Amino acid sequence: MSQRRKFIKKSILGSLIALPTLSHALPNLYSSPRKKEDGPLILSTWNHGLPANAAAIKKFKETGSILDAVEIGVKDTELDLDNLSVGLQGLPDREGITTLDASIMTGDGSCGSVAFVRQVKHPISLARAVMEKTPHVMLAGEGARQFAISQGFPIEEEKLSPKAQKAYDEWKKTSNYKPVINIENHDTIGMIGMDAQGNLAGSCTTSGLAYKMHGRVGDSPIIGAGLYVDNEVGAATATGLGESIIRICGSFLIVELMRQGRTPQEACEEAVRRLISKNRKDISNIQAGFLAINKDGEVGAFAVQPGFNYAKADLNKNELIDSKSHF
Ligand code: SD4
Repeated sequence: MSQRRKFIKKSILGSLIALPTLSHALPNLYSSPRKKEDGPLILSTWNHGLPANAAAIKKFKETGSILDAVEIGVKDTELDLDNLSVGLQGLPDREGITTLDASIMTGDGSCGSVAFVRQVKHPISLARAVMEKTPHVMLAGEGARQFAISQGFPIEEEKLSPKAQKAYDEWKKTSNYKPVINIENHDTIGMIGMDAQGNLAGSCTTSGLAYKMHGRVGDSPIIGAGLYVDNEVGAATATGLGESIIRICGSFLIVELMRQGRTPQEACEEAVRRLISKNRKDISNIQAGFLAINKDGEVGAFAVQPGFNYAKADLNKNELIDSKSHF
């Protein structure tokens, strides 16, 4: 046997012997310690996450699909007439037109999103149709609306909800063009969920910033900014001033930090630090919050300003939890 072949044989043998020891040191990427009887775990941003989680868990019990769960969960919020920042009842842009952004993703890398879409009541379902029925990831504006029509989505009359109309009329008195960010009570819903086998999925849907420029798109439909899901690692979602989140690819950053060994909490905190460092000029006016889960079912949340909370549900419990914040 040549010296080279001997060497190769030795190395292969060596690595085979070393493998069992090494595998202890490596994170177990493909299996979750959660057990079947633990059922699904669902997390959603803000207090509207409580009813959304309940709808998601109900759907999961019916179909056993974590993707169905995160779609149906946020559809609940898209219909909530009291919510002024998700769905067609959300506050409009400067021209008085409500435009919606949404994204959905599963842990195998499948994803779909719609941006700047009008007259579609459930942009999250449209995002899922983009994912499942087109070769694309993202459709925007009129193209997204036309796709909705072709898929049989009902097209709603373009009319502000009474609450949104009242707020818009009030805003027009000053027409303050600076994006208005409601630090205590953002309403975008981001939902991330995991089934007992460790399959992950996430969804994110919003009408975006109130009184934004016509055509503005936030982080929510941008894969990696408002949402990112990877079955090998975990999932993350974001809420808050989209521009600040896009600048740091917030959700992707968190998932990558977890891949490198950070806990979800550490990863969310690091993302907030990064966000602050890239948005120094306006930081006192910026709220952004992150929510993350890893394959072990560990959860993390962190925000720039106080006031962010999230809902966490499994088969037995659905609770609202206050997030810590940098300031
Ligand atoms: C956006 N992230 O469009 C959204 C807004 C938001 O709670 O989160 N509102 O920038």
